[in-house]
Amino acid sequence: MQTQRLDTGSAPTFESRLAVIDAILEDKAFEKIRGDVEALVDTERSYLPAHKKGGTVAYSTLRERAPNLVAHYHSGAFSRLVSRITGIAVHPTPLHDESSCSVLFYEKPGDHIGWHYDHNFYRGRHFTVLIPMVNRGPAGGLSSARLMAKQRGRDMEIATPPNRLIVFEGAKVRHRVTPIAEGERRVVWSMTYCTDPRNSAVQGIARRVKDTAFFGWRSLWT
Ligand SMILES: O=C(O)CCC(=O)C(=O)O
Ligand SMILES: [Fe+2]
Repeated sequence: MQTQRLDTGSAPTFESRLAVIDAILEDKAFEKIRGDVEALVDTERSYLPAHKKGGTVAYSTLRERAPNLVAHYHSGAFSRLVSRITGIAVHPTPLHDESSCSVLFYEKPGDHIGWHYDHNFYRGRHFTVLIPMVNRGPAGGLSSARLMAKQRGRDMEIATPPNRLIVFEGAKVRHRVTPIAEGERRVVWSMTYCTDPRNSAVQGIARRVKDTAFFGWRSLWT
């Protein structure tokens, strides 16, 4: 696995509970993952026409059809990097949590995610890690979909070009993605890490309800 960049360089500050690192994966590793994601999207389309409208490919599907993504998610290099950035030891979230490792795609004009916090169903802290795979406007630049985060009461825009790593504490940082426009496409690899993967029974039930909404009915997308 070519993830050398993950182990080198100094970590950015995580004071605002959000950090970015550009060109996180070696070009070859990035291209391989992007190829896997595109292949997956084609497969998903032929199986599920509804996915033409954008949506989420869940962890259980990635485990079957994109094992390379899941291997990166589980690699010590990824966990160490996120631990270094956040300043606390983190681990991948459990297999039964569909948001652990997923791919989100924004392809239909208007696809967006409204203001929200990422729920933390675990005992310790919980972090969201994004690596955009595709982000294209009609003229070749970035799409008009913007990741926005509330920082000290102000709306901050976080650019999401391909191969940028974005790590944030989603349960504490309110965020949203503004709508994508006609002819644009944005595909984001999303992962979660936590400090303590144990959860209480009540938290477990809440997580399952949320998975149904996010992965079954796409309620956050409307
Ligand atoms: O698509 C994005 O940039 C963010 C998606 C999101 O809110 C998440 O994965 O928690
Ligand atoms: Fe989120």
